Amino acid sequence: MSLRDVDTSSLPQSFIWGTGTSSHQIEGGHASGNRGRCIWDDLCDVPGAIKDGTGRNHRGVEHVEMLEEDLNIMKDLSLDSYRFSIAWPRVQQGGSGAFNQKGIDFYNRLIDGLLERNIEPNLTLYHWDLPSELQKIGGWANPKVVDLYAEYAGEMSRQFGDRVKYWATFNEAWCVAWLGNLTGEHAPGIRDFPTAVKVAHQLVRAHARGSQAIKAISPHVLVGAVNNLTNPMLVGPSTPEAEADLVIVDGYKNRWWMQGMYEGTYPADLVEFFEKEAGVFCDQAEIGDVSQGRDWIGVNYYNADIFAAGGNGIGLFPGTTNTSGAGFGTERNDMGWSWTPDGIKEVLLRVTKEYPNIPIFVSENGTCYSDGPGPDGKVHDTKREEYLTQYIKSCISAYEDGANLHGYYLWSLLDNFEWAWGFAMRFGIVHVDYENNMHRTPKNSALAYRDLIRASKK
Ligand code: PNW
Repeated sequence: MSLRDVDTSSLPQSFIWGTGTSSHQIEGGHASGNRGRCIWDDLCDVPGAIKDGTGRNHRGVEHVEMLEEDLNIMKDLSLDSYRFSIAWPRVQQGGSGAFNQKGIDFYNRLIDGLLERNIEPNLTLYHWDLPSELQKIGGWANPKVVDLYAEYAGEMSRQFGDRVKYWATFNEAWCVAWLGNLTGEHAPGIRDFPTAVKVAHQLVRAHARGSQAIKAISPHVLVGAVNNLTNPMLVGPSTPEAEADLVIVDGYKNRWWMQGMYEGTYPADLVEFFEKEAGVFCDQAEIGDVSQGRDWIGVNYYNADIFAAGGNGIGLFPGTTNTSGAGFGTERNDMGWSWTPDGIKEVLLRVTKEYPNIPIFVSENGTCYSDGPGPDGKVHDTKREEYLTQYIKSCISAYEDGANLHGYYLWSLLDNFEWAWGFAMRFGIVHVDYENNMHRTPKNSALAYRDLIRASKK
């Protein structure tokens, strides 16, 4: 069965089909006006930090320059919605002080271009490109950065709140805290458990403050957060240690963010765990009012957190004992990620159960395979199509079983800068030829997705 043949008839006509991207992964070009440096520019300077050696001044895929073409591609694909992020240092260079009108105008062109084509904009305020100046004062571990973020959020609301209905405060705070500050794989490349815990606390506070700032100016918009939720999954024998670790991993990945951002409280076991293991006490009284940031829930899902008991004792996180990254099944994408389509259904049903009245969107799902154009000029990305077929079917099945699912955003519209992997990993449904003027070719998966969307409107 192919993606084209997936039966969408149980979904309502209002179901939103989209794609997503993020600023630093695609924008490049400083043409819209002197973007300031961000922490990913800095990480690109560190030898070995980016696996394919991508350097600081990489130009994404020239999305700023090629905006009109990209908008037309979205239109041709019949997308209902497009999820993008704002580069904070493009609209406010050092993350404080004056705003940059040229940068703001770029997003005006993007948003107006979407609306002209009947595509609903879905805006993320922070997808990892923190202005470098703010890292110099401690980055997200410093509460002052939260104050500045709230100012930035308020100004964006003033600029775009008249036209953008869907807002997300953060993309995957989990990655910001743990990959940025614990494993150091992501910018700012810090490896320090206490710092990571402080960041995890300030990000929850920033969600609260940011959503208040957005709503104070644009009370009619819908604000939520995008988190990469997973289903921790134990393969092999169960042991008491392994079961205990599962609870902690579920905490780091899911409960901290969902309970923090959507309820304004923290899971008591994690507060205790962080205090014991990292020596940092996170006071939930400091989170503040989250009631303005719970209009929708964004779920990014790629695969289960798979791990095995009795490993080498190096846990996924300090204080846990099991090996992570165990494989599951036989399919792996180019990054080595397993396919776990049933997991997306499990997560959607769990979130529905825990937050029954809040609409859910799959805000990212997709996979990377590096196929390029064949002799016929077409990109036969059959593995991606198969993957999407299984995952989208699982989402529909979740909906049929009661999940409060309102839409699905395929990651990603374009091949792009895949963070620590550089340009080596291709998640796009539109191929980008990095050697030939960033030429765009919709892959077969894009054409199949387009046909699925069109069929769903009949
Ligand atoms: C997400 N992990 O990142 C991001 O939101 C995207 O910008 C990115 O391109 C996409 O997924 C694919 O990687 C993640 O290690 C990065 O668990 C790493 C992880 C999860 C998500």
